[in-house]
Amino acid sequence: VQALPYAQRADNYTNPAAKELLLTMERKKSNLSVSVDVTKSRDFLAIIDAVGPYVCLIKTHVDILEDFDFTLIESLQALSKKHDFMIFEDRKFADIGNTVALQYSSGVHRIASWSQITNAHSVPGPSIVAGLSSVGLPLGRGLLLLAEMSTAGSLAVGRYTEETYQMARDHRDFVIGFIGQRRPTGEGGEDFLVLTPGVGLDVKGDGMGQQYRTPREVILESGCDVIIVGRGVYGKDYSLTEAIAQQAERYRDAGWSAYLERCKS
Ligand code: UP6
Repeated sequence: VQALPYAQRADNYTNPAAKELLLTMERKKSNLSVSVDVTKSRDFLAIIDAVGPYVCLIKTHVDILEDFDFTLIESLQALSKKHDFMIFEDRKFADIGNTVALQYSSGVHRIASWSQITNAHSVPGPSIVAGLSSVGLPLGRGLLLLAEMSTAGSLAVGRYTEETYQMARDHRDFVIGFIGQRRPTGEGGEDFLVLTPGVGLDVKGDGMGQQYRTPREVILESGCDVIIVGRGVYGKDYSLTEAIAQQAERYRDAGWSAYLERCKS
C-alpha cells in the first residue's frame, strides 16, 4: 500500500472524507497538515491563511480558542475553499457511545457539522466507534483512532495498539485510519491512512514530553501518510505570517520529497 500514489489509493475507500483527503493531497502535492494550536481567533485565521497554500489538511483544537463563536467556523470554511484544504478537529473523544455522540453533534462547537475528520481514543472499546458513527457516517465524516501517541512514556503500545487496529478493521466504513507513529504491521491488506504528529525539523522535543521526528523518518522510514506539524511551523510570534508561510513550505517540501522517494522504492 505505502508504495502506491495517494490518488490511486482513493479507490480503496468507501468513506468520502478518506477519498477526498487522498485526492486533495495529490492535487496540492502536499502531505502536510498544520495543527493550529492558538488561543485567539485572529491568530488562528491569520496562520491558516498563511499556511493554506501548502497544506492538505488543517488540524484544529477549537476548545483552545478563548473567543470562539460559531462565525469562526464560517471563516474557517471560507479559507478551506480559498486554499483547498480539509478540516480535522483533533477532539480525541474518549467516553461512552452516548456521551461522545452528544459531544460530537452538539455543545458549543457542533463538531460533526463542519469537521470532515475527527479522532477518538480506543480506550472505551468498539462502542466509541458505534456512538460517533451514528452521528458522523450519515454526514460522510471519517474517524481516526489513536493507535499510538508521540509522547514519551505513552501507554498506547503493544496489545493496545494491535486491538486498536482491529477496531478499525471492523468498521472500515467510518474508521479511515489512525493517529500513530508507523504503518500498522500484520495488515490483512487493508488500506488505512496514518496521520503522524510529533514532527519537527529543528528540535527533538518540547520539554513537556513531546518527541519530534523528521518528515523523512515519518513518511519514508515509518510509512505514514500525513505529517502533522504545529509549533515547528508557526513558532511563538504569530504576527510573522511571511516566515510562517515559509516554514509551511519547507515542511511541505520535506514531506513531499520523502513521499516521492517512497513511491520509487
Ligand atoms: N498530538 C500530538 N501527539 C499525539 C497526538 N496528537 O502531538 O500523539 C497533537 C497535539 C498538538 C499537535 O495535540 O495539537 O498534535 C502537535 O503539535 P506540535 O507540533 O506543536 O508539538
